[in-house]
Amino acid sequence: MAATLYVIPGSHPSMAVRLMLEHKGIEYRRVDLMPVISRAALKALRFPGVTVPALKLDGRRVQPSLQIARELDRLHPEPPLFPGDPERRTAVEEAERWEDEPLQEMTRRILWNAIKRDRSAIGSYAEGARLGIPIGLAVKTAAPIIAAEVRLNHATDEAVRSDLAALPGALDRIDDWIAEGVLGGESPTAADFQIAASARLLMTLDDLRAAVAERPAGDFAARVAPDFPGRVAPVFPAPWLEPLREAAATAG
Ligand SMILES: N[C@@H](CCC(=O)N[C@@H](CS)C(=O)NCC(=O)O)C(=O)O
Repeated sequence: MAATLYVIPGSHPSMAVRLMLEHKGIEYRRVDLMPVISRAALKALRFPGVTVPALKLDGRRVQPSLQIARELDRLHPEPPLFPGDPERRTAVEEAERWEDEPLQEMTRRILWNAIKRDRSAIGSYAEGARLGIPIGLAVKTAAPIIAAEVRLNHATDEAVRSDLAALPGALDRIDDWIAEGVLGGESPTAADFQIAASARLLMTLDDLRAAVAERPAGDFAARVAPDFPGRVAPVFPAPWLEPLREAAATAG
């Protein structure tokens, strides 16, 4: 099976698919793309969409990550990414869909807003990536890319403040799924990889690490997605983080 995976460094669904490929033991070539520029590159490569992860598998082009998981299971069934039991599969698919919409999107908005506040952090996400230019140069020329990502992802201050207020509820939901056995089972599912990648990316922000790490969701993310490069120093105004502190105080 000839597989090429196109990713953006720091992209959580890209990390989820990397973990799926590794879990299945499928060898692949990884191509790192610069954010924003990735869109033109994927068009030139004749992918139907403009987002990563984008997988070329035996000449076929597969996107988005939900579709990639299903295609991987079809072509390489063992170990499966979805449970065989229909009821369990429905629960895993519900968790996967929830990640794809609110969690994946809020994580992306939070990250780009944080990087806008500390542009020097962007290089840390490119650790181990081959972008075709030196990382130092990529960082120096990143300002227009960061501005474009903030705009494309609607990562406004208002949206991110409300994402941070919603985060304790999102983490409660992950903890509940872990307690119910929907997530964190013996054989990781597509939902495990997707949700762990999102939670693990949130843990690269100094402002959020403790709020995630101190919960079952944090242990789960660190176990399923152990290596996620990147770090942003504290950047958010204290009042924005108050809901996370309140949630930790209530739990503790
Ligand atoms: N939900 C889709 C979309 C993925 C998505 O939006 N990926 C982002 C990176 S995390 C992207 O490619 N953005 C384009 C850009 O940054 O220019 C999936 O899981 O495949």
